[in-house]
Amino acid sequence: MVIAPVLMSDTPGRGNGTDASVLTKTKPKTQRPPMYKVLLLNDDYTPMEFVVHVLERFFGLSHAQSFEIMLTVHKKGLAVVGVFSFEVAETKVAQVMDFARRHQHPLQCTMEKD
Ligand code: TYC
Repeated sequence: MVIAPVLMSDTPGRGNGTDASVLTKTKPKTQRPPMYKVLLLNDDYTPMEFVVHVLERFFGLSHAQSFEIMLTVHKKGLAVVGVFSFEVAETKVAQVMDFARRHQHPLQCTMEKD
């Protein structure tokens, strides 16, 4: 006499190997912090050399990069100087505004969400 093995994983009424359960995929959410553009605005009075100095001093840019960005602001009215976290952007804006005010230049620096 032959005894057939009972497969415990077989669901009665379904074909072998089927699974009626719904697989819910939970997508791992990688959280990126919101970033902020720091913008430099043109004006008619701030000396070009002062703006170049500001870019070198507070944004760690080379003289050539700083001169290029200064010229872009001068010609187009504004330029993005860099993109930073909220706190870093806020600090850079405050540093530039304070430095310009102390030197009595009307240079404006602002930030906006990227
Ligand atoms: N327009 C200024 C000038 O002719 C130079 C300047 C450039 C000022 C960039 C501000 O963000 C600025 N002296």
